[in-house]
Amino acid sequence: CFCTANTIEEPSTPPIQVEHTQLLINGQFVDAASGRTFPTLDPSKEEVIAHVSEGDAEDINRAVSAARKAFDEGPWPRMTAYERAKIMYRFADLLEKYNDEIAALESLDSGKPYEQAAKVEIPTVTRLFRYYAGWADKIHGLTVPADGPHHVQTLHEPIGVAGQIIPWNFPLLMYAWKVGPALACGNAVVLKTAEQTPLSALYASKLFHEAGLPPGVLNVVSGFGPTAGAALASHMDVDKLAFTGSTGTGKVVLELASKSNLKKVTLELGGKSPFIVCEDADIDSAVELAHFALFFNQGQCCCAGSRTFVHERIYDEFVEKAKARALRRVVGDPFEKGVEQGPQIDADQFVKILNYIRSGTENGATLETGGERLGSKGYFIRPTVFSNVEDNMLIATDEIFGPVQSILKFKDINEVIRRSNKSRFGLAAGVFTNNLETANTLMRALRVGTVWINCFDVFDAAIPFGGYKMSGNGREKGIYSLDNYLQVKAVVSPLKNAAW
Ligand code: TXE
Repeated sequence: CFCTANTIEEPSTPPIQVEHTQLLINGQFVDAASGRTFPTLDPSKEEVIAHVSEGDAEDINRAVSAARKAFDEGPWPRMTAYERAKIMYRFADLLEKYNDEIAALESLDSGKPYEQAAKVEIPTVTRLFRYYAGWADKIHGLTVPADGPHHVQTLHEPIGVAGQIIPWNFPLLMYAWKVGPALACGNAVVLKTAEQTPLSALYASKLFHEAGLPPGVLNVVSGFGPTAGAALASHMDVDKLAFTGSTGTGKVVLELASKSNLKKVTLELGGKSPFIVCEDADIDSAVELAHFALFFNQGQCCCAGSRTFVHERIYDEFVEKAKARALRRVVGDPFEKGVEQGPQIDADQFVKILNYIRSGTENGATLETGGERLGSKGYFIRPTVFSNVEDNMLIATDEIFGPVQSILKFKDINEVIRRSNKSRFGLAAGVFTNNLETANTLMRALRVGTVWINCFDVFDAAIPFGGYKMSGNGREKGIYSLDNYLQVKAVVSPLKNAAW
């Protein structure tokens, strides 16, 4: 371990066994039709963890047929909602029981700190499935007063087969955000995991079947974007597509959906979220929260507070302290206790981040600390802080998706609103102030899907999440996500006796 702090205690991790590497289609683990596999790597060591079946268009076809049959012939959409909820609750119980095993697998495959996976992420996944299990039997339509002599009602029905494509930064959490509401509403699912992190979804989905999920309701295909992902996005028998990933790939899947069958699409894409530290802020607390907002999960968060705007009166002190905090950040083996930051997910992301860091220096920002690789093995990057960042620099406009904090200076509130909103993204924002007037103004003026005031990354199952502008469309989590997975049918019948 090459930690930036001194003492690291012994880990207490359960032994990790990779049990499931095949595709999960129609309730069975099966090889890819082509017989091909691909390696999934441990980003801390750059070593192969396992060889995983590589699904492509033919496997997507098989998975969609299984989902179609499960949806069209039942039993899932025709079960009582209470029966569906019970299976989801049983699944949540199993997630809780195997929390540490799943967390270990997640950490091994993605490089995130084991403690973060075990104490925060997997419990959040479990909570989310319980939350949506609770919704299953509370979904219903309305009776609608119409002008004519008609009885009018709406039925809220599942859409059918949902295709879901997820990224690698929060593998099982992204699975939960998508699978939870889809199944609660009675849909069948074909999910494609990210090629970097296929393991946890396979493990969890096996537990789901143990909990009583009928075959074909949830199919998991590991594989690559241009093959398996594109086949799912353009499939004629898929009724809805939910995607989380880059804005560029979001455009591709939207086009594939429109060129095939106009399936409904929701997108959760990139961001460049402002974190605004006002002049009245307690600087130490602001530094800590801004640090968390950016560096959490190795900086690999779509909503990362990646433009730290600090009022000019406190700017210099803030920069000094932000630098000191970054220097104290503990980087190393994700399985060691106390480690805050593991490796980046893969070589592509590692190179992309280092290139952005180089551009920051070349464009004249001040590199306060970090800026380079840590160690010689694994995709570790030193926590990096830039000051004197200008709005038009690439590090202030583009999603870096790494441990790189860019600190910008502002003078007044109208200016920071204008600059915050001058972005093609609009996913989230952080506001740090004790002034109610300032907080109220900022929360209304910022054109983003989430505003966290004096907090950040609060991800309750009930809180909707999604983007304005090129950060996507639709909302996930909460009551709002149900809309993504329901059709509304209007039913009209004449009233013979209009008097009643
Ligand atoms: O994303 P991709 P990548 C951002 C972040 C990161 C960048 C690139 O800035 O640096 O995206 O990461 C599948 N048809 N985010 O390359 O390509 C792919 O297999 C269908 C933000 O990993 O968008 C994976 O399952 N699917 C983000 C998923 O899309 C395709 C999280 C995401 O991969 C496809 C991750 C295709 N043609 C990265 N090509 C967030 N919003 O949280 C790829 N995929």
